[in-house]
Amino acid sequence: MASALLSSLAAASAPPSASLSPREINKMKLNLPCTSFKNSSIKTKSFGRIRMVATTNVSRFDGVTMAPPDPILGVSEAFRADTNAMKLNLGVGAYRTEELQPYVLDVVKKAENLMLERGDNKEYLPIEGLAAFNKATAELLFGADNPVIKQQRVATVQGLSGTGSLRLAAALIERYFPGAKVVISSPTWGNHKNIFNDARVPWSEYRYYDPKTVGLDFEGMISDIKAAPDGSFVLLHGCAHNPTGIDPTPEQWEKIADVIQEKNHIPFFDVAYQGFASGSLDADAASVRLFVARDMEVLIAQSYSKNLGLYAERIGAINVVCSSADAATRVKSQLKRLARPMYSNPPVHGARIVANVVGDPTLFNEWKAEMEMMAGRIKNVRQKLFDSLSAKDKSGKDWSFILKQIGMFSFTGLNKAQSEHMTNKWHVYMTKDGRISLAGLSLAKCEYLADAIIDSFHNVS
Ligand code: PGU
Repeated sequence: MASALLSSLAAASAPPSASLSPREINKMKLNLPCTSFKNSSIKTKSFGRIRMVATTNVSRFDGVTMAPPDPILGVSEAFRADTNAMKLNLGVGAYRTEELQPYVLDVVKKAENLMLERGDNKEYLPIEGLAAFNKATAELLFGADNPVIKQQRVATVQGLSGTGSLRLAAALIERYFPGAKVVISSPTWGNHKNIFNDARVPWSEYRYYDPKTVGLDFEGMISDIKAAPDGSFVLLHGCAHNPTGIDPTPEQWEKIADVIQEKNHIPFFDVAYQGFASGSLDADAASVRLFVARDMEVLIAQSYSKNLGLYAERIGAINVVCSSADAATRVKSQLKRLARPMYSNPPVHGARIVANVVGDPTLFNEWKAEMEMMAGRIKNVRQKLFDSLSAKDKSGKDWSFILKQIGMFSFTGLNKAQSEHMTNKWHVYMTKDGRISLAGLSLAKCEYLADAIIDSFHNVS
């Protein structure tokens, strides 16, 4: 039992500590202004005229329950704890070399050297971020000649990578569109729901993935977007849909834009893989540009985690395309107002890297070549995995859906129990929705992975 002691040093009227039950002690603690109680530590606190001494091993944080591990980042933690030599981390979407090592792009190293040579300082950035970055990131997304840039109709604010940029947009929605709903694809990147939940923005799902065809449920998607209340925000993955790797065709994008326009919805793009899906920055931005060309107001969150490998630098942006320059100025001012009490101003390092790479024609071309190399390696392992599965699996199952998917991931169709079997028996770490990151796979490990998938698929129900 807690050997709690609360006594008054000054007031003779204080009850003797021995007569207090633990419940009463807790009640008293809750009434104290700001005293820290933890593990038998002794703290004193001035309490009006009364000076209290408290010793207890009951924490004020006892009401805080244990949070579950993160479904994606928690997989890496479990991977690190596994000592098996065959272990493979296909959980997080992070690019690895053929030797399964993390990769820092050459252009990033060159940009960092430039920064050192220049002796760039570490002063605070403005709330909206580095001007050269904001210019470069909008031009990369829309194309430098896009009229929305020339007409200054885009509010661009540097964000804490893709996640932070989405979170800022969610805060804007919560403040200026109270009650408006965000509709998100089913399935989607696991953190989308957390972001909108924490920002107190209501959300619901639209159909996206059809397990029967292991493809896009286009009819379901269209009818669910149509059924959403007018003026909803429709969250769309710009390219390389996570987790399915299934993107609409250009014709389907046109139809999606038609419905969104009819319903007066607001498209909200998450662009986390520009250049990483096809290897081309322009091709991967085509969906966003199609909506912008229709003169729609659009929100777009960007991330440089994957395409420049700047995962830990937390560099990205939120762009809000408005129908007038005046509206864009006002929106930007409010995004800054939201950012200020959240994190004050963004980090400078990644912003300078992006600005240096995009702003220097030689580095820009080198970046494109490195991106093609990374996208190419992923395409090669995708092909090899398909070949290995097709050769080894004698059941006649068609694995060609793997080749139709695009980007870092393959959605294998393995269910939760089968995915758990992949980890428990084969030491293949992956998310429980059946997603594997091909960016964490090498050609040398494809056969092993194919054995694991075939075993899990056929022998676990
Ligand atoms: N949006 C999508 C669609 C993503 O896949 C990711 C990253 C992000 C945004 C956010 O990335 P930032 O690093 O904040 O720019 N998804 C990866 C990375 C791990 C994670 O969940 O954050 C993934 O494995 O799904």
